[in-house]
Amino acid sequence: MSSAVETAAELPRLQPGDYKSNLKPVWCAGCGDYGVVTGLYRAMAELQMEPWNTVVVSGIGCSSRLPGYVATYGFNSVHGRALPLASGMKVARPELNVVAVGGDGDGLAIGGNHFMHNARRNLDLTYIIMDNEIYGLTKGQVAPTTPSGDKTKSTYYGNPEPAVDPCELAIAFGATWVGRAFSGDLKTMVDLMVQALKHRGFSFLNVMSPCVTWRGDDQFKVMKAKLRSLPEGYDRSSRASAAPYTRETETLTTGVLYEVQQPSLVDRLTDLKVRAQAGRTGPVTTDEVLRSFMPAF
Ligand SMILES: Cc1ncc(C[n+]2csc(CCOP(=O)(O)OP(=O)(O)O)c2C)c(N)n1
Ligand code: SF4
Ligand SMILES: [Mg+2]
Repeated sequence: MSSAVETAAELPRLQPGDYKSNLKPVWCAGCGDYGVVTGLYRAMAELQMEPWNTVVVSGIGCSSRLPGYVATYGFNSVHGRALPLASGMKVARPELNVVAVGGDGDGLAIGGNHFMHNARRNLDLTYIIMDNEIYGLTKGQVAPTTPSGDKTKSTYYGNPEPAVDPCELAIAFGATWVGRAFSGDLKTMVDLMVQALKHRGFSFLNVMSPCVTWRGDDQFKVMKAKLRSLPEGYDRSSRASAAPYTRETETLTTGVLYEVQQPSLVDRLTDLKVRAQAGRTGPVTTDEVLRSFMPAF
């Protein structure tokens, strides 16, 4: 969450229901994404995030409908492009709370490059993937997180590809806060959302969120049975600590896998601006930069 976030001091305390929009979700009955949006209402209420200073931005997919269900500003954009929009918003308006959301296909297939570059830039925003291990909206095709060997609508004889672990990628790409949650464990997920939203820098939360329609009725039960917590004394400041808790097949470990503090891109840009203006050894404003290409004028 932006350090510039202000709480709605003069208003009555906002309740989770105040973050709910008038739109009724069109997700299938039993979809894990209901848990995610409910968790987000609670996390936002816990932090008293000002709806008028908050934007939730997504790409395209079932999960990407989420901004419509939250009573903040929102943008259901283009497939795979939640993060470019989110980063543009944050650079232009650093005082806003920017939350990007979407699916595993959206964020890791078509949007995979944006994931990488946003993580390494450490922009102060939160990115939540609703990972159902499938392309839900387009009717059940294989996704980057579909376990190897699984039969889907587009892999009739089983997925021939190895799956990616989004948390492992986020850590490798340079995200400064990385967590994993399960939408069926609301309490832990809300706690992780609060931490992610408060983190100054790029926070990434991968929420395992079952798709009852294309991954079968039992995806929820299977995930729940695999749930584990990180051990006591887990060192979240070390990338190496996270390794045993990535690419899990028999377990699903939730918690904060990685957290470090580093300057955000906005911090670095602000610093750069101050140094450029103080030193003035070259062009500083856009006009000056453009003119520098035409020294004759
Ligand atoms: C440029 C572009 N390519 C492909 C699509 C089709 N498409 C829409 S959603 C989607 C995948 C959705 O899967 P995911 O992001 O995992 O979201 P889910 O529906 O599972 O929540 C695809 C391939 C599109 N809308 N735009
Ligand atoms: S198709 Fe799957 S992801 Fe989409 S709304 Fe239905 S259960 Fe949720
Ligand atoms: Mg998906």
